[in-house]
Amino acid sequence: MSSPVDTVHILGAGSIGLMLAAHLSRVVPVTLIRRPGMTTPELRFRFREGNNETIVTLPQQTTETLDAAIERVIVCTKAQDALAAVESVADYLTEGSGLLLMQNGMGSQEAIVDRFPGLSIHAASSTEGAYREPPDTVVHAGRGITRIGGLTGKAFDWTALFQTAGLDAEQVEQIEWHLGNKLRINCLINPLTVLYDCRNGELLAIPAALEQMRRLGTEADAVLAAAGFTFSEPAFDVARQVARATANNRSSMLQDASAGRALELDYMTGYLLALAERCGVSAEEHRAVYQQITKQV
Ligand code: NAD
Ligand code: KPL
Repeated sequence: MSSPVDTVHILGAGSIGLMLAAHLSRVVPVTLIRRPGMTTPELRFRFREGNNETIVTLPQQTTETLDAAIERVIVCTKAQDALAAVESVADYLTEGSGLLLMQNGMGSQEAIVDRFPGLSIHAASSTEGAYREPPDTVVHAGRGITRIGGLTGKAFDWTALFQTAGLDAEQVEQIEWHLGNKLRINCLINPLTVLYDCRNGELLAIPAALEQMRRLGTEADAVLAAAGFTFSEPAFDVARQVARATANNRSSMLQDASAGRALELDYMTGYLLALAERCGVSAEEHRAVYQQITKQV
């Protein structure tokens, strides 16, 4: 296990990366790793949580300026950028390096484990909420819990680090189960919010959307059961509870679609479709949603 004074690197200085950096930098040294081309040695941003606003200043480096092995790194890019981002720092990772993957969806974690089997890799499933407000503010919008579990390699106590920084975190045995549970929720809510251009809670009041969510749920239950996942409640019930609890949210996919950014669709619906194919289970409703969204955005 690392000593508490080891620097934590944050790869991907977006919403979740800077939110974590703001909290963790209160208890450990934190360095941001940015894309090549960034020139300033420090990043200064406003960090807001409720009525409390602070100015955070953190050192930042790129693959052009890194000069020592990376001990601990939290990967905070979108799922589609995660493997390339880790590959970009591969020269600075050693057998002792610990990675924590914060990506939503599934598939990006497997790709990184396959490519770097010798590292210590953990994954997280987080219900924290963070967003950026131009020009320079990061908002910790909603407190949640981050569940963390090992995928490969030696144990790293990421949970204790999060807790020391005042974040709610839990060590779990089967992080794959938690990722699968979040996957089914994301597959039932996120694409529909794009197709119906609505907030999460509004899906419950649109009869056609709710009926589609029910069909997506039935398919997701069949696919995930065939893939070996066991859940006590059907996906439709869980997704409705989450849509109710996050009624005022614009889902991350709707936010990305509205801003013209790449979607994490391949790591949500796309992953479920790949699983369906592998298990020989039909998922026509998810396929139709996937095709509609890729045509639309
Ligand atoms: P974001 O787009 O705000 O941030 C991603 C950052 O990664 C961007 O700044 C981008 O420039 C950077 N990046 C991409 N490739 C890079 C590379 N090669 N090197 C360095 N930086 C690179 O995204 P986000 O909202 O912070 O989400 C990140 C991940 O966390 C997603 O998978 C998301 O689903 C998950 N997540 C987000 C939240 C949230 O509240 N924002 C909550 C839970 C999980
Ligand atoms: O994870 C989410 C997302 O937007 O990506 C949900 C749970 C749907 C909350 O908005």
